[in-house]
Amino acid sequence: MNEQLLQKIGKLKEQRKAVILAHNYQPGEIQDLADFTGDSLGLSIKASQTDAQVIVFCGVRFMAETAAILCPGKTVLLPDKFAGCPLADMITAQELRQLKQKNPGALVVCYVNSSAEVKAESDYCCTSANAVELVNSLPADRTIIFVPDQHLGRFVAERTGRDMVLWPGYCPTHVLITEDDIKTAKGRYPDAVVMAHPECTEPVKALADQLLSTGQMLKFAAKSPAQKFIVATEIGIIHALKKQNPQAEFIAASDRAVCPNMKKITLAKIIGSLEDMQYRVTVSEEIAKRAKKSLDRMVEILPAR
Ligand code: CIZ
Repeated sequence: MNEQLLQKIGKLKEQRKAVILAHNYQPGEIQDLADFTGDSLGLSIKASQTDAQVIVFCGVRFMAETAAILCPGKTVLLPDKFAGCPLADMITAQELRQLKQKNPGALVVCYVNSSAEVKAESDYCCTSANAVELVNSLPADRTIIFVPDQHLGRFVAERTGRDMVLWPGYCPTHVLITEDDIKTAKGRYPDAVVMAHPECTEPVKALADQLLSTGQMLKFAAKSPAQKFIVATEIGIIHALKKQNPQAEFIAASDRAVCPNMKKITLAKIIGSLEDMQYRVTVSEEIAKRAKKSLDRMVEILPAR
């Protein structure tokens, strides 16, 4: 059955001159059929370097918006129109404008998990992998407004010692991982290395050996001599970790850490998306231009390595 669906996807992909991107949190079978897997920004950058006319983004809406901003001229499709990101939706552009008015002179840094409108209102965009470095590079006398994730924001404030105004957003999936989950997993696997995502809560992060983005987890596990890892982030990453390191053991810190939006994408929906060219994700020219500035400023400060 899957074989037939995969063949159909292959044919449609050729017909449409499409590239399929899968985020690290996607179901394993979607990661396996994708042309590229990775984090949201890396995927959009890779897609921009291809001559594909169509991008099927297997992820959530803000990721498809980022692809639309970075790949003008290409059609960006999200296979499920309801695949949103509650964290990105926790702040609107209007709320950010009000926050800026309350904090005149502050620089705004937005996490890539944000809407195109919020990126357009921000001075800099960052990822969980480069947020600390980016904030460290900003003038020391400026207050930093950080949106929308309070847990990533607190991690950055702690590592940089900077004065930061944090928006109280959070990822509903990452906060499901508890301190007890980590203690239980450590009790069962005392020699395992604990890798946690900065979107986790502070008590969880305090018990981790490494605080890493999904891309950094993949790099770290590939180089580490350790053979067991407790993974505190959305469980989709475990598929990629196991695939790259078949000899090692990866244990989900919590089986509850499943993002329902990421799991909305299916093989059948990818077929529907390519057949009917839906659901198109577009960003107005004006918003895209301003949002791209905040992404470009990040790249200028932190050239891709
Ligand atoms: O930026 C991304 O793609 C997300 C959501 C997380 C990460 O750490 O890669």
